[in-house]
Amino acid sequence: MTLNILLNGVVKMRVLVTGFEPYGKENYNPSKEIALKLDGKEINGSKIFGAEMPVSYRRIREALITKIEEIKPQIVINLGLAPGVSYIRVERVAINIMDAGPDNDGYRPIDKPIELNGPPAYFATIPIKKIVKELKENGIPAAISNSAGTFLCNCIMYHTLHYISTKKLKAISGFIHIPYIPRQAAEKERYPPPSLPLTLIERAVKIAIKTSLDSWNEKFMK
Ligand code: PCA
Repeated sequence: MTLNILLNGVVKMRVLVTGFEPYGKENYNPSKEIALKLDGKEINGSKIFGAEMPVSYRRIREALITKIEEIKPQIVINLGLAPGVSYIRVERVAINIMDAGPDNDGYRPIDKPIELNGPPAYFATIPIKKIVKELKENGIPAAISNSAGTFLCNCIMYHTLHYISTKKLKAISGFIHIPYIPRQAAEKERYPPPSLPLTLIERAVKIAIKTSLDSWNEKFMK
């Protein structure tokens, strides 16, 4: 692994942020917007790479692993939309199950494992409690979530953590569910669901990245 250590001992890292393409009845997915907005930006000398992911159980693994192998990130943060939530949801766990949909290929699995011989679950390895604390201290509504569901968001989280674990990569990863943006909520019939401005969500993801970078340093540079 090539690591670029600066004179002051701070490691220049690479951060992969993924977001999803629109799916189902949604014609817009803010998670993709955030990933693409952050692409090329730097936080404390570490570079962010943003990537769009397909809402496809069958295509997600290859799309994700190709990016991880190309970028060789120390931090992977996967983002996805959680329709109807009012706050930033930092996920605790990914489970080895596919049971939702249909996805964008029309596939609707029932009780199918993501990895046939994989463990039942993986915990996020980014500092979820610290991230929620930082977000709240910055005035951003946030909480831990104990289930990322059984659709593509859970699936990408599981694939990322499984890959890092089996390849023994010096990397940490986690998943963050984000709400609708106001324009999307305004388009819904009758009572608009909760939403947060895109700029606020972007700030939240930057805070999560910064907190994760600190955590990586503590974990691997001691
Ligand atoms: N949200 C879905 C999949 C894609 C996305 O943005 C989910 O929560 O699983």
